[in-house]
Amino acid sequence: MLEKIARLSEEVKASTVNSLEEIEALRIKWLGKKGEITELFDAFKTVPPEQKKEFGQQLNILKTSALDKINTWKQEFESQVTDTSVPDLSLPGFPSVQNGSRHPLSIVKNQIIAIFSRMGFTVSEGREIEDDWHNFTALNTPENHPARDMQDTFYVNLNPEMVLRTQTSSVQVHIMQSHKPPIRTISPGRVYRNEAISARAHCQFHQVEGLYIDEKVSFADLKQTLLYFTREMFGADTKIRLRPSYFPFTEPSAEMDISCTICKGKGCNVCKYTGWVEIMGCGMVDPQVLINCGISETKYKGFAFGMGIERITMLKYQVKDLRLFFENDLRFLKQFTSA
Ligand code: 2U9
Repeated sequence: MLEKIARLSEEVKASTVNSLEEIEALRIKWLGKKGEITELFDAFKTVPPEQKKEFGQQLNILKTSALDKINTWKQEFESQVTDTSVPDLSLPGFPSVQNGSRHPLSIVKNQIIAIFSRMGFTVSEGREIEDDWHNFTALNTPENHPARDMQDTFYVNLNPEMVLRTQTSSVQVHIMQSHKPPIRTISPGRVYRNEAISARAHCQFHQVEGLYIDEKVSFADLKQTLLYFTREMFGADTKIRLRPSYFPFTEPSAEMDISCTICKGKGCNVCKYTGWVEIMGCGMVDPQVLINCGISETKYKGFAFGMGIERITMLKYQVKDLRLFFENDLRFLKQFTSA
């Protein structure tokens, strides 16, 4: 019996565990109802009285060392489990989760929408793959018209009647076909041109085009609407000027310049020392376009305008290279914030 006590003492000393389950297994093996140490206590009853003192002492040492070992292991494991299962809420957040920000073109698009909304313009959006008639013919640019060269685009191989839209006015052609005037709407969106990519041009860009059709719409209304837009967008002291121009869908047509927001008209690189920068085209809707879209050209008149969102954003934020808008370089994008 002394031998068994010595063997079990060695076993208790040398044992190691890796889990709570292993601790419980050893507790049962040593101290359970039929455990080896428990059984030694049963056998102790049959030990002759003169040996009881020595056996009793050894047995109690063995039992205490087994209990100590089990309790120490339990404490160690339970404190580890507590550490991992209860998160420390006072620690800083996970550092790789960053807040995103709106793209500068979206920020400016939303500003343009907000300004025209205040003047009662609705927002209309449409398809990017458009039929030839809505993109070109309805807007006075029939097949073989030389003005098609100004807006060369991408055609769909399977159906040459379908094109990537070159201007969002195609959306407004749909609106004119399906709505009676008064019509007062702007169309923001992506458009496509067949151009080589450079610092000044891209095969895709973004536009906002505007259209106002009613019984007594005049060129003065156009001018005042664009002046309000300019002052809201670039500041109350910004001036505008209109220069005669040509577009197939407006007559008369004009290009609109604003006084240079960088040098306040004194002359700098941005305005090429003229004091003025071009920001959009505009004009009175050609009566033939009204006829093409089923609107009476005698009862109604309209004005229209179009601007590139990239150009407005470059002027507003002094962005020097168009390619920055499409490269998705976070060092550029995270400089812009908006609500
Ligand atoms: C309808 C009829 C006419 C929209 C207009 C412009 C002038 C214009 C360019 C500005 C820079 C396109 O992004 S850009 O390359 N646009 O100069 N756009 S008038 O005229 C319309 C619109 C709709 C039914």
